[in-house]
Amino acid sequence: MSEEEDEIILSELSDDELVAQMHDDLYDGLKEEILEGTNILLERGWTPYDVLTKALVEGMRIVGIDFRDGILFVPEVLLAANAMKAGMGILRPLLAETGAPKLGTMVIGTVKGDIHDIGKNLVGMMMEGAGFDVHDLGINNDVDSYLAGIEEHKPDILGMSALLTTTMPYMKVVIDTLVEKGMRDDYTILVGGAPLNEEFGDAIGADAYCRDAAVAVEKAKDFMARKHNSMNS
Ligand code: B1M
Repeated sequence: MSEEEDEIILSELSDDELVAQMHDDLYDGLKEEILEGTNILLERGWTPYDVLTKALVEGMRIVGIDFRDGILFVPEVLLAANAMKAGMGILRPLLAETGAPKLGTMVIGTVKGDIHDIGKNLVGMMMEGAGFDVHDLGINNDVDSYLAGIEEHKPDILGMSALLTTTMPYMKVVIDTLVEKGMRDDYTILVGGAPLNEEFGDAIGADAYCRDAAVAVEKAKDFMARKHNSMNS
């Protein structure tokens, strides 16, 4: 077969084939193909949320398995992450475009020592889409950085993300500092990241552990509703 015959035309694939191809392309870190695939699915009437979860997040889940098993290494995973971010860049404004009424403000950041930001970015995007103003502090945040973010943006909700078992305990350092300063009860604190669980969230004194971005939105809405109810009663 000639090279030309081997070439895959993404727009000619069925939806299922295209999604499977996007998982492969994400695995191979092919940013241009991910951009193209994302646009094709949107043109076919897919919701931004479905493109995000079924094509991109699922693709990254597969990358994560092979990273864990030593089949993929950091440089390859970085390429996959860049391709994923490119796709998320297209979806971000669409997810934020829901016209939902403003529900509250969130400051979010990945904790000190940790540079993983895809999950945090996704939570930020979904929170924006649900009607929250989101201020993203980025990665590798120490206590002072969180305090400065809180001071500047006066959020209702503080979100922290950690992807490493070695960095997740830092969330407790941040919460303990807020307790020491008498500021803990001024904010709802939501935490998330692959190595966390509900027990950990309880143990460090967070208001809730969020398994994924959808749960983060749910919890944030719940807490805002409770806050308004208590202010009105
Ligand atoms: Co990293 N890495 N990584 N990595 N990496 C993991 C986390 C790992 C589990 C892979 C593995 O071995 N199986 C492992 C951690 C093991 C452990 O601690 N037990 C690991 C390791 C070891 C490392 C390095 C140490 C590798 C090395 O250098 N030898 C190194 C650490 C660097 C550092 O941070 N200091 C490292 C580096 C990297 C890359 C730079 C290559 C890249 C990050 C690129 C980037 O983020 N810009 C990377 C990636 C991509 C991963 C995996 C493959 C994928 C993470 C991801 O983006 N998932 C990851 C494997 C895995 O998680 N299974 C892995 C997709 C994302 C949508 O999911 O982040 O879980 P997730 O977010 C979800 C939920 O967790 C939740 O909602 C999100 C959306 O649904 N959530 C929140 C997350 N944050 C939240 C905050 C909230 C609420 C919900 O606040 C309210």
